[in-house]
Order: sequence, then C-alpha cells, then structure tokens
Amino acid sequence: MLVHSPGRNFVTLRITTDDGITGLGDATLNGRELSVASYLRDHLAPLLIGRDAHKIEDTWQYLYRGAYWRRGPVTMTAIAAVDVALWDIKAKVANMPLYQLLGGASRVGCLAYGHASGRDNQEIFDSIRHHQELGYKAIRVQSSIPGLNSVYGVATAANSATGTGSAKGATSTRYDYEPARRSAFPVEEEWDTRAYLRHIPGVFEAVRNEFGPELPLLHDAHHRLTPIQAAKLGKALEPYDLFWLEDVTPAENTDAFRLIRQHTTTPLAVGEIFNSIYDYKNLFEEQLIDYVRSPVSHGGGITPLKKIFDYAAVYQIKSGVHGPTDVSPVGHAASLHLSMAIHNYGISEYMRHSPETLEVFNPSYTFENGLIRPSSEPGIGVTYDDVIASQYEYESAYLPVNRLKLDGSLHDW
Ligand code: KDG
Ligand code: MG
Repeated sequence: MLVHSPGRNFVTLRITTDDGITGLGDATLNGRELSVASYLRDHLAPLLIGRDAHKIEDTWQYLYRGAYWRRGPVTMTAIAAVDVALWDIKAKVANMPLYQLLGGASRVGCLAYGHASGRDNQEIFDSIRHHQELGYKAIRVQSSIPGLNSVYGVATAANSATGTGSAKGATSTRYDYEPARRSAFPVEEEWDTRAYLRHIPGVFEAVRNEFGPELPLLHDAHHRLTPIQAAKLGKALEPYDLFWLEDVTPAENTDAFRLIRQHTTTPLAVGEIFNSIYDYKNLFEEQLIDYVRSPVSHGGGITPLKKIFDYAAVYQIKSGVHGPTDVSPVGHAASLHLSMAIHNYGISEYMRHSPETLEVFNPSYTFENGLIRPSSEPGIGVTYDDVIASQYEYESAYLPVNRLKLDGSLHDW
C-alpha cells in the first residue's frame, strides 16, 4: 500500500506476483483516503496472498460477493484497485498494452475535455483560449457567481499552464481549490442557487458569441439543484448547445432525472459518485441520461465498468469518464485503456496532474490535438517511484463544504 502526497493525496495499491511481476491500482478516494487504505491493508490484502493473479473475474466476485456488505465508495474503490492491478499484471505477462486485452483499439485516441473558468467572462475567454492552445477540443466552463466569494471549480488566480504534447512534463493548470486547500477541517463556501441560475445562461451566451457554434462546451452543476431548478437550467442552456450538463441534482435520487428529462433536451451526464451498475439501471432503461461518469477507480474496476458501458450501449448512452486530479495517473491510465477499447466512448475529463504527481507516477500516456492516447508499453503504462514518493507524506485534506449564503444551512455539495 502506497500512501503519499505528491501534489495531493493518493493511495496506490501494488500487487507483486511470486514471479516478481507488479501491477498498480488506484485506491484514492478524495478526502477519505485512509479508509480505503485500511480496507485494502486490513481486509483485502490478506485474502489475496496465494490466489492466482490471472483469475480476475473470480477474484472480483470473491471480493464483492464475499464481503456480504456490497457496494459503497470505500468498498468499491478498494476492489477497483485490486482489479486494475490484476489487469496490469495480466497485460504485462501478455506483453501488451492493456487495451489489447480488452478487445483492441476502437479509435486512435480518446477525446478529452479540459477545465476553463474565470471570475468574469473575460477571464473565462482567456482560460478557454489557453486550453485551446494546450490542445483541448472540448472545454468545461465554470464561472464565479456575482455576490458569492468563491465557487468550487473556479480558479481565483490566473492559470499558469504551459504544457504541450506530452502529459509527462506538462505543467498542470492549477486551480487554487486543488488540493482542496489542505487543512484539518473543510473550507466552508457559500452558495445561492437563484443567483447561479440567473448568471450561468448569460455566461454560455457570451462564450458562444465569442467562440462560435463548433466548440463542444460542458458544464458541471455539482449536485446543487432541485429537479425543477435543474430542468429550468437545462432549458435555459438549450440555445447554447452544450455537449453535456453534469451532476445537476444530488446523484443518489435517480428518480429526479424523470422530471428533468421531461423538460429539456440538453444532454445529461451523471455518475462520478456512483459505484455500481445498480446505480445506473433505471437511468439506462428509461433513457434518462446520455453519459456515464464513472471512472474505473470508483466504479469497482475495469471488470464491472466494462459491463456498465456495454449495458449503456444498448441505450445509445456513452462513456464520459471522470478524470480530475484526485484520480491518480494509475486511475487515468486504467480508464484510458478501457476507453480505447469500448465502442460507445464519448469523452473523458482530463485535468492535468501537477509536476510532483507526474514525477512519482511517470504515466506514459500522451495528450495531443485533443486526444489522450495510451502508449504501447505492456500493462497500463504507469510506474511508481517509491523513492521520490517517500518525500511526500500524506496530509489530511478535504473538499470544501457548502452553506447557503442566506442562512448558513448546509447545502448539497
Ligand atoms: O473528488 C471530487 C472531485 O473530483 C470532483 O469535485 C470533481 O466534479 C468534479 C469533476 O467533474 O471533476
Ligand atoms: Mg463533476
């Protein structure tokens, strides 16, 4: 178990076979890292000793069904780490990049979106241009809201990214909310939904006027709206032709999507906090969403996520993998190999990691001309440098919490 903080906290599982082959899995659960580390160290690792590393499906079922306590972010992140490490090992033994074992490449590379944000429209335009210079062909846009001091997902200082083609060595676009402002307690932010709903459509109107109709634009509402507010926002954004609107309502109430869907044709994405195929079942079967946000690392691993994507394909629903910097390069690489292979790929979020993170993980994937591509290295193509990692000790860090500006009551994240 590797628990370090190169730029931000990561938990990484390394499995070594009797033959000395190693596989890596991402076990990072932002703000709750040590719970997964304990689950792995205290409960799963002892069960893996002596098991055949090639029996991936059987091991997944053994850990999932055997626990009795199924699902949940901690359990599924831990199982995902084991699953990915075993796939990494299998692909290394086969001497192939992992996507070859998953069916081979269905595309030359995976379309990725970057994060633009700003305190006003001019800053947003600059941030979009900057991301276009970095090679992004699709861009998420987040904005400050007049009257609110800070809004999650919006950088409050000018970005300093300079990276080019290679993911390694690229200077990351830094957000000052990352890594969630380290402190023993979460930072408290304020929120006003009516102000947000009044402001956001105008931002997208301005962005469309500035950049034209072609550029795919995305937006994340971070679970903050009621169903009827979400419906209103989706409708208001229709003239600006979004690629997707993400996480409009608290994700656990999937029934909300019925109401939202009745009112808007803006495509909807959800699932970054889901961890099971059962979270998606009704959303798929009633065709209530358009994109699946689960990353490999929180979706239980490659083994179940491949099944989720195949299930989604029946309903013409596509992948839209979560890829913030709290998914480690191991997690990104695992999602990338799966993304290369499936037919119903949509898009991936690709936030660049900090130089410290890249130095420790050495990912071999590259980003160029809007696409992330895995290398031809056997396995998932990530190596972990223990020596450099040991310089970065774990430090507790939390995501912010959100209180209503009006009366200070806690609001949905
Ligand atoms: O750990 C939580 C973050 O990864 C999340 O807030 C980022 O919403 C997010 C996104 O779409 O990347
Ligand atoms: Mg999100």
